[in-house]
Amino acid sequence: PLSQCLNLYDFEVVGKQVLKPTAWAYYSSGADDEVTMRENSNVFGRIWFRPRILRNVSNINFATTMLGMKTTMPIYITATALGKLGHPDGEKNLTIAAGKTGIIQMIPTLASCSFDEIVDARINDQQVQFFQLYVNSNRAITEKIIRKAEDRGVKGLFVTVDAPQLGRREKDMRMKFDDTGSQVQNEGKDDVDRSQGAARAISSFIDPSLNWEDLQWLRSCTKMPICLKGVQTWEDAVLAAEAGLNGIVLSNHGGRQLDYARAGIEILEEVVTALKARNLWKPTFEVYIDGGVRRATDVLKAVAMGAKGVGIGRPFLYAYSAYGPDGVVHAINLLKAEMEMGLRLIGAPTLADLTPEMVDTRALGSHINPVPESHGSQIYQRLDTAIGM
Ligand code: HOC
Repeated sequence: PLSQCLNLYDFEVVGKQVLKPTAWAYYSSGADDEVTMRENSNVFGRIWFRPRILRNVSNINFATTMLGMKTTMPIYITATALGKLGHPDGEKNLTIAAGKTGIIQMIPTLASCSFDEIVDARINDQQVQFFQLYVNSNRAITEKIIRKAEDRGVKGLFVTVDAPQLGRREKDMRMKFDDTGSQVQNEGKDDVDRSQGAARAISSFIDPSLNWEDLQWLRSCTKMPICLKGVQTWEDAVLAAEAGLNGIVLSNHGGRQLDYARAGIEILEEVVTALKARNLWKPTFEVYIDGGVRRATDVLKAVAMGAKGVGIGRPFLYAYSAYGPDGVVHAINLLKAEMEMGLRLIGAPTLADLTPEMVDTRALGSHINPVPESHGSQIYQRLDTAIGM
């Protein structure tokens, strides 16, 4: 039963049990040897806390804002594709749960439900949604999608920039894509080859020519704040800030694109340092991370290091695949309870009290030697050969 799920890892176990093998393969797969996917979680184990004492932690408050919009915690539901592989109501499960718990959902371009269905599932007019954008080779289609998002009250645009070509997810490729639940916003492109996994079937319309010069065009399409999702170096973070964007997500696409890309939390330090050195570290340019976040302590580490918030994807997919929106609400409430305890024990009654000195990141740059596992093994091995320590 749901009450026995005590943390986000438990939803993965349940998800594997309830999902069809094709769905499990698509959701759980990472690129190549899945080294980055595992590292996304492992890297949090190299960051330690420096808790402070005697700080009056009777009242804990972790409400914050993202792109100026209120949220009850510094976590948003990040975009994940093909939601109906897990449950007939697909992404609407996430909308309902996000609304009930007061957090922000990022609507995916490649949702199974239509955009309107996901917007219509908002539980009230105040509910905030962002939109994750893949830029289509047909720019007119993209302009139409952006305009529609703005018209329907979406509050921020997150342009995915880490996927000019689909990563090689071999677990997924080994499955014949036989599910019928998807209505991807592929705008008439139905001649896709479905014989090599779900991902390959949906990705052929994405424009690999997208480049920095296109940002002006994107800016001209909308008044919504625009962020880049999938920034992986300080150099690109600086370019994004200089381009006048509103933020970035340090992300490697859940380890599904370039294997051996570093984890977002690992890049965060160099990004913050580079932005500060150039006077680009400002409240008007927000830095988010995603990837491998499973505990509120992961979130608190990221916030202490400068992140405005973090995105979580797969655990919520597993939660609704097994339990519908109640599963996602439960998962979010578990995180809220962990968050309250974490802040209290760290000695930071609010997120503003959580400062870089409260984390010890000295081990962060010491890459654990990642032995590639054979295709898609589910054992998240902890590897003990440290280089350079
Ligand atoms: C080149 C296009 O986010 C996934 C989804 C869809 C990826 C499309 C990439 O499977 O990771």
